[in-house]
Amino acid sequence: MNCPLRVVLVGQERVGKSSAGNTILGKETFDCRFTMTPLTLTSQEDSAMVLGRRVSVVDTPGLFSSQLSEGQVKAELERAVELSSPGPHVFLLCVQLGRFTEQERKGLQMLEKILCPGVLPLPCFLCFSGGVGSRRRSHHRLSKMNE
Ligand SMILES: Nc1nc2c(ncn2[C@@H]2O[C@H](COP(=O)(O)OP(=O)(O)OP(=O)(O)O)[C@@H](O)[C@H]2O)c(=O)[nH]1
Ligand SMILES: [Mg+2]
Repeated sequence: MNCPLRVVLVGQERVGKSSAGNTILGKETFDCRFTMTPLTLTSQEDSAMVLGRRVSVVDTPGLFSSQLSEGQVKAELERAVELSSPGPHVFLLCVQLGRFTEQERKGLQMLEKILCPGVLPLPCFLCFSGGVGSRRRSHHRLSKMNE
């Protein structure tokens, strides 16, 4: 198949969106260092050949961002759709394992409201990450940072 598969990563802050994007592309395109504050504040696109097919991935800032206003998040999501021109095949909702909370549900509603008001439900897949808390080494680094 020649048509590139277009994926847009969405989810809350710090849940592993950029890491998931790097895993899909097989390269370290998106910044995903271990920090206390959100790293991705603008939408960014990159692509790679994956199993013989070009895959385009767009990374986005977290929904309900602690750094961006609702309007800024909306603008970045709209830009993400533009970067995924002529339109994404799928939104990959990244969720930290065991944490599909009310916030995640509201995030999905927010996405539908922003991106396709009154239209069909978004084609959306869940991607579970272990999250920061499950990394023993990260815990160690965090306690070092706090010292
Ligand atoms: N153990 C574990 N750690 C992960 C996983 N995915 C991401 N991480 C770690 O979690 C932290 C956050 O990952 P990011 O990929 O930057 O998350 P993000 O959602 O892009 O974060 P922001 O862009 O800052 O909102 C990083 O330190 C990652 O190394 C995972 O599946 N398992
Ligand atoms: Mg990120």
